[in-house]
Amino acid sequence: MMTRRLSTLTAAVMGVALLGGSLNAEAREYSVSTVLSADFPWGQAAEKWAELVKERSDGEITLRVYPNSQLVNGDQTREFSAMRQGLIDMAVGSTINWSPQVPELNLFSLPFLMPDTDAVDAITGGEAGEKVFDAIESRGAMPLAWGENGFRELSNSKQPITAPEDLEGLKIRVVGSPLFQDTFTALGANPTQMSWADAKPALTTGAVDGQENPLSVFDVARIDQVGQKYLTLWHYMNDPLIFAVNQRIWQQFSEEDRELVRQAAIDAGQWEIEMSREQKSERLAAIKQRGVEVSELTEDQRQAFVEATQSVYEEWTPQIGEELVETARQAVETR
Ligand code: X2X
Repeated sequence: MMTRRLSTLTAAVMGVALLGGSLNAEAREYSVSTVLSADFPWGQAAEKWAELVKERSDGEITLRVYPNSQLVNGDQTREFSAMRQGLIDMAVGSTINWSPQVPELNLFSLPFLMPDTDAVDAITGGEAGEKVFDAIESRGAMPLAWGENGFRELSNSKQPITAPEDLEGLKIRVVGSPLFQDTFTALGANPTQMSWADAKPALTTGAVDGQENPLSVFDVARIDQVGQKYLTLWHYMNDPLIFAVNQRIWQQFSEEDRELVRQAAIDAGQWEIEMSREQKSERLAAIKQRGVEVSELTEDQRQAFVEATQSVYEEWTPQIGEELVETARQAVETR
């Protein structure tokens, strides 16, 4: 008797729950992949996007951020493929990590192409940026907006580096994109490709001597605590972030949803770019205060690195596209 009544009650409760579910059929949730968590500007960019979308859709659209490359088991170079296949709905990803599938994105990794933030903005905000977005779309995802991981600086545990010769034989952790292998080989170093998840352990054990990442990453991840005592500000490349969506999901969106999601990505990206650029000098001061020896390069010293890496342009321009590289160069020159 008792059992029977209970089960009727359970059924009634379930019915209400189901009804509740169907009443709420408009609520939709999408996964957003990132490599770095909200401790870093990168993760904050994704969280900002989610916040703006939730607010502007009155809670109808939820973007749930999954940091630390967890949706691709730590293999950040598989993020773009996973998004294209629909295993991931959306991502705020680095041009470096997506370049194995979108060769045009190697543009940003060409050493010393972009001397300052104006150069970055001239490329992303102009014709070259449009071409890059077309390339992403043609390779299977819908790009919406730009963010920024930042200018990547070189650190190591052995000695100050102010000339290519100083890199001779040093084991440097690089991201899983073949262009980096070529850049560091051209500089006489001994590059090893590995994911970010493996990088800190490798620095800790001394399996590698150095790495390259933006100041924000060096600062937040406390790279100084794993023996990286020397930091060279060579600004050899800037690593933009791109907000993108799986194409099937994009097609299912109404025109209104598209506008909302795109504008929220643009606003979140602009917010993050400004914030991370503003934080830069503070971060550098904090890094110096922890005893890291920071080397800045004179124009001549920088030029020596530029010359030593010219072969990377010869090797990679055909893969990126002559026209795209030329458009980007012109944008930098006329900025
Ligand atoms: O792996 C890296 O170095 C990182 C976190 O900067 C990227 O994902 C490109």
